[in-house]
Amino acid sequence: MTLTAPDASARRDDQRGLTEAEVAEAQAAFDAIIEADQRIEPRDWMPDAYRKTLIRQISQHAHSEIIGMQPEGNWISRAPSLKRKAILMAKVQDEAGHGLYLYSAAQTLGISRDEMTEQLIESRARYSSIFNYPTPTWADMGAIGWLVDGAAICNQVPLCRASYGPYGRAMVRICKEESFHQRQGFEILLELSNGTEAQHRMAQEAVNRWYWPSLMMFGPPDDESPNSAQSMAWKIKRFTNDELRQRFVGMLVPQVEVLGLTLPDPNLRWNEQRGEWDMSEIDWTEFNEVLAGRGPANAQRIQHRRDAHESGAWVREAAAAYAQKQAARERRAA
Ligand code: FAQ
Repeated sequence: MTLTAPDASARRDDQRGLTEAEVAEAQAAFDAIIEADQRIEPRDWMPDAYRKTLIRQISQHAHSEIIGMQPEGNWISRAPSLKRKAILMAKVQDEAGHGLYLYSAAQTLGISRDEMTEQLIESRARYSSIFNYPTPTWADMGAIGWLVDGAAICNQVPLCRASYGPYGRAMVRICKEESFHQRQGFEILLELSNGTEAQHRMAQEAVNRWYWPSLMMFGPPDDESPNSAQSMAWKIKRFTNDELRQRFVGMLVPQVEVLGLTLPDPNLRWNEQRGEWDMSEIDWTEFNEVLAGRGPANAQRIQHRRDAHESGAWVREAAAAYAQKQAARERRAA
């Protein structure tokens, strides 16, 4: 059974107005769609917890893209050539686009863009831990592209098959762009690594800075991930945090050799018996500190976002005033 409703608030009322038997029928239809690996669409009935989980994950993801523009935006004016500047500018614009697709996908679940923005600037919403680290050198642009976009691809390719239609479809385009981003980062590092001794050192230091935080992007270990089991049962997530982290490390190992650099983990080696990578313990204390808002750049990132929101107020006001004028003109004409 599919219940249709014109907007999200009506959908919620519909849901509340259902009899127990109708809810059971709607739940069975929802379960069958998930079981058959088909897609839930905005008009379909869905359990409240599924809706909430999606709003949480998609809005956090959107915020990450928007905050994620800052560490690289910081380098646009200082990129070493016009070509590098143009490439970096295009990349940062892509991240803005990703944020917009994702905010739109979240809006189909009944939350407004304004609510999500408020949650972010009032520090009530999360965004990826990775964007709370500074970018002191040009090589950090390479490390972000290679490691951060690389981790994003590993995590997001499976999300193209997420059970919620608007999220999965948004991810398809995002992943295509992320794979270009990763290659541009790899190429920056390759050039630096093959450059002067100082450039090589700068590339290695940037990899050393970003490696561990990029592993943290996949989230806490599976036995401390409260959301994974349910999100996998709903086929929002297709792999656990640790499975994706392992896959990511496996992707990096041959690539770092081509780069002529090393990964900063002396204990990293393939364990034939267990069929996975052995590695040093991730510093989960650091991860939790960053999540609690005490990372190296948390305060700066949020302040910057707040300032941008405030200085953009006149644009929102002008757009609203223009829309009102248009509506009044249309009413008069009618
Ligand atoms: N940072 O139970 P789990 C990008 C939170 S986009 C901050 O395992 P879940 C593109 C988690 O939200 C990067 N918080 O949670 C780009 C949960 O919080 P809550 C963003 C984290 O959802 C590149 C709690 O910990 N990507 O990079 C992190 O099942 C370059 C418990 O964790 C996405 O958002 C973290 N690293 O799994 C842009 C991908 N990890 O609300 C610019 C979509 C966990 O329960 C430049 N999201 N938490 O208190 C996901 O795949 C999932 O949400 C996970 C977390 C895997 C991030």
